[in-house]
Amino acid sequence: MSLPRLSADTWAQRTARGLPDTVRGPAVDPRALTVGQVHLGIGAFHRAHQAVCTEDAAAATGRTDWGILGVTQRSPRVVDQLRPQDGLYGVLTAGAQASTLRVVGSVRDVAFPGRDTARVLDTIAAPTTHVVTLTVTEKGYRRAADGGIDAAAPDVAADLAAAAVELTRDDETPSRTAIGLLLRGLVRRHRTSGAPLTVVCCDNLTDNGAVLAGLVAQGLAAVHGAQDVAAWVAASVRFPSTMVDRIVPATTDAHRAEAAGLLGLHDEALVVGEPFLQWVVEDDFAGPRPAWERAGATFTHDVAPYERAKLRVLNATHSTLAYLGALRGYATIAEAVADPHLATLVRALVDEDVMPTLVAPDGTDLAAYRDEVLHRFANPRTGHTTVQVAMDGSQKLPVRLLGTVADRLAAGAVPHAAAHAVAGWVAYVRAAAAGELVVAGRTVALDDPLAPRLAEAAAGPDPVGGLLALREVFPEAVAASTPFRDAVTSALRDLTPLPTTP
Ligand code: CS2
Repeated sequence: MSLPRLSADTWAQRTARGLPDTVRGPAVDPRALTVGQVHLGIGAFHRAHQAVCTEDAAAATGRTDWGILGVTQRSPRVVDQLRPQDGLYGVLTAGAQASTLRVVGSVRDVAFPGRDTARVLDTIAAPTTHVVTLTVTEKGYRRAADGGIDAAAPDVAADLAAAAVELTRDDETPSRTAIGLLLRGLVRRHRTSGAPLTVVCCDNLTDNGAVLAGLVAQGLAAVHGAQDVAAWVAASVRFPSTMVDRIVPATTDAHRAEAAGLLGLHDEALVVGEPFLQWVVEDDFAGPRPAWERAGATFTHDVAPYERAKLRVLNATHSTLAYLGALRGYATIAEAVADPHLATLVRALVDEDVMPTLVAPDGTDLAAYRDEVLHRFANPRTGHTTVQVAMDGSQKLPVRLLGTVADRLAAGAVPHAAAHAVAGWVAYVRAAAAGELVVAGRTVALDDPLAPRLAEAAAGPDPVGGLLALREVFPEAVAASTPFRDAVTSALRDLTPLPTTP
């Protein structure tokens, strides 16, 4: 029998029948909420992380002005999932033993710029909006090989042209990139209310706030006549750095069936998360913000040690397990970390290569942090796939692994475990690009914004040299190191036989 779909009405009927202990509803009345936060990139991660914290903060303080307008740049699918549900969706928390379900109501509206650019720009500009958060993934920032904004890319250039029009009048051309949408929203805000704003980057980038501030400044510098906007941004817009952490796998039919069993309703917008959730936020806001500290977030003046530890311990071992695990045929991260050979390797990566590059964040025991991370990976109920974590390696490797490599080389050490991890990526790229990577019975394609160039570089007789030559991925100091190149080549030889040179 098909279940009714989750919506404000069906949820009210459901609660009237009484809820089991494993199910809870929104912490605030969604109908009472007005929008105070715009989120760019409303994928599963935002819904399982910041949207939950914003709702808890509103509930803890009795505020009704922290509803969220969620924006999806990629496709209208999320709009079609959430709108018919009045913005309500479930977060299935997959504990090692049992799951719980929480219905979240903080997302008050969803927009797809292909259809709703005007509304998004108006909402970014509205003086009642105080915070813009972003989770647009590493590749969403559109950085070129030099780390600056890729203003020459046609879609970025189109958004910059629209930002130029926006200087004098409303421009409703559908935005093509998230970064372009943000720039246009800032221009409209400057031209209309001029109210201060805080833009909070929640992606896995080193110094994410400073990086985003730099991209915005460069974008505005490329817009003829935008000097006043740039000066206003420098004076009135803040870009705090943050470290965000929660493992959020892609939602599967099994998750949907489990949630339907708990909820008694069908939820097209369901997301899944592990029990763990952490958010460390730089205390640098231009105006009001949700009281996220009441929802478990840590506010600090220096996010860098937290961010670096998370990227270099959690994300680095995650990616390593993804590449090497997929090559060994493991479908999930939990299976990969259960392999003694891979578990030993990622421990060595942390202990020998990463630890010497870290300063422990306040009150953090890094060895305990490492153990906790590996324990989280081992939760079989998360169902996070190796192939999901493996995607976009060209964007992830520099932040997760190559900073460690560069630091160790600068200290005169050869990071052998990190070289092994990089070799795993090389082997993965080569096998996936050649159509030879089969995981759990399915052939896996290379999913990466640089896929054609990676495939070409990896196909030749010297895949390590070919890939190391890509400056978008490997910094000069890493690529130029002969001991590192030799270590990667040797690790790759142990992984798979190299093609023989004629
Ligand atoms: C993962 C991250 O997909 C990936 O690349 O490493 O999304 C990871 O699950 C999160 O950063 C955990 O906070």
